[in-house]
Amino acid sequence: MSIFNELSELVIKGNIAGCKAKVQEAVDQGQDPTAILNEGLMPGINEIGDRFAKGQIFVPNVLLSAKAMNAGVEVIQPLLAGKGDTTIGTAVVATVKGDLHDIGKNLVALMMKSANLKVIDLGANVSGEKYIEAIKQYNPDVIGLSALLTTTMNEQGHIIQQLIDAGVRDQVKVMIGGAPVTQMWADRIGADAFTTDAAEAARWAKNYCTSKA
Ligand code: B1M
Repeated sequence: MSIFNELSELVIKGNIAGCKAKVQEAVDQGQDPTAILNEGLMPGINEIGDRFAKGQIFVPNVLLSAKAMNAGVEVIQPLLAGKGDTTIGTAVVATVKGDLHDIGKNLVALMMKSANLKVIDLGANVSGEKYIEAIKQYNPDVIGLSALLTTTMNEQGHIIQQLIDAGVRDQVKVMIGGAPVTQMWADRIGADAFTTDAAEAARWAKNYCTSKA
């Protein structure tokens, strides 16, 4: 079994300490941190999602697997994050109100940092009011709205409307993402960008900030 398969299995089993140790082992072997994420940790959590959807496992199992994944991500985080010597722009990121899923959002934050953006992470379950406060406080170039539930996707549209009502919509580019989100949805709610993964989100934000400069 390859080390990536072993990592997927440890995420599936929700083995937090094991996952952390195995990621460290992979790093020590010289494995590429992006491959550790994409070929080891991600397939594990995706398999958990499939099993949950089929009713084969329940929320506590999913939670343990999420913790195992997070423990693994923590190990590679310093390797993926940028050196922070130059800042090309500022991003405010969060998962929208009603939604507690934060692994994808954390990856978006991490990849944006590695693209030399200053990132303000507001956390999960974040309301439009909090975004508006953050826009006024940090004057970001972009804001990122993550949503993992078909129900909370609506909150992305609601928040954009709140930004319009508060008169701050034109100050920022609004980026949206999350597993159920599509380009069609982005067009419908008037978001500026939809990206499918964290690396693409970071690329979009970087290109925008660089073109603005
Ligand atoms: Co939840 N959950 N969950 N869950 N969970 C899903 C999303 C689900 C698809 C599982 C399933 O049924 N197959 C399903 C949603 C169904 C739907 O709405 N269509 C679901 C459900 C139903 C629920 C609950 C309602 C379950 C319940 O209580 N009965 C509940 C809701 C709680 C709430 O939020 N209010 C719930 C709870 C949980 C846990 C707390 C147990 C846990 C989250 C822990 C945590 O995040 N700290 C959890 C987990 C782990 C999952 C799955 C298994 C994995 C999500 C994940 O982290 N994936 C998920 C199934 C799945 O997605 N396969 C599932 C890895 C992560 C890296 O991917 O977040 O998609 P993702 O991010 C990607 C891209 O989407 C993108 O970049 C990342 C990749 O680089 N991206 C962006 C994300 N945000 C972006 C923002 C951007 C750009 C790109 O720009 C701003």
